[in-house]
Amino acid sequence: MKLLGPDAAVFDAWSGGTAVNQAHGCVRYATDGHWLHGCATLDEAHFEGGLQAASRQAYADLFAVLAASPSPHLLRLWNHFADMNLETGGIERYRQFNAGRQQAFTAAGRSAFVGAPAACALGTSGGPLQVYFLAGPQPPLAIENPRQVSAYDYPTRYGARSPTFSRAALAGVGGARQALFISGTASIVGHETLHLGDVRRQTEESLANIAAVLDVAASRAAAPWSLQALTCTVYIRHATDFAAVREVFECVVGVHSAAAREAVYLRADICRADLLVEIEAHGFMPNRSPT
Ligand code: 3EB
Repeated sequence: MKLLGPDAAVFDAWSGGTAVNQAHGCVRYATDGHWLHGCATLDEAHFEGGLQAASRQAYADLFAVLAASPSPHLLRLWNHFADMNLETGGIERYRQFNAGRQQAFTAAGRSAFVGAPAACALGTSGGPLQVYFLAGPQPPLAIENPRQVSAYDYPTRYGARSPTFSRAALAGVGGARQALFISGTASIVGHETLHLGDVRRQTEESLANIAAVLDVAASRAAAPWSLQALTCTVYIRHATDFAAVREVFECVVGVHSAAAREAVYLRADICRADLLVEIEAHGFMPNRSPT
């Protein structure tokens, strides 16, 4: 994905850092015995059965790695593949991906519904299917958004098999600290896309959804999660919308906030053709015990 901003150097933790030192099937991964992160990579060109079958296999390999490890619980997934909104054989490729992903969860005996990990799904401008993942020894607390129908309960008009993800995952990270991973969040209220063609209002609505998820997280953790302290990645369908999206984003989070300073903006396709922007976020907080 093309980096739209910031102008300063951005560190890519996946490709720029930690040695990935183990492999199984199409998965390459690294673990310290507590956290496990890696990536399942499948090139559809070398794979029979198209994107649905490739997605199912990528997840099957990933689940096999987790099942054999002391860190079997998925916290967060980042799904990337090309031509996301293209229809082949009468079915949009994002929907083909959803079918394969959901089948793999069920085949592995994992819930494809309540308790699913946090995730995002973005369209790249080329390259293979890549499923990056982060897993740990304890299951995270899955969080839903009261403003949105859970994605795993979307009606079938968005595809025969619904997407498999929760709106956020709250996980203890040791030292009385918690991490919150907020899934890709878009201008969807209920199950419907709002503000067709209006990238500014879609950005505002996405941030209103993130604020709603933060409210739920705060009530579960008794910790003061704030939008201003989150690190966000902002995915923009049209590079020409970058300035408008950044202006709205910085206005809402505060121009001088950590969130404004740390946000990364990338060009990507979004999983519904009518969505122009999607925002994901994560942050760390002290884990105050619930009152
Ligand atoms: C949505 O809310 C927007 O398929 O893993 C956001 C986060 C979206 C994750 C996924 C899709 C996914 O439905 C799209």
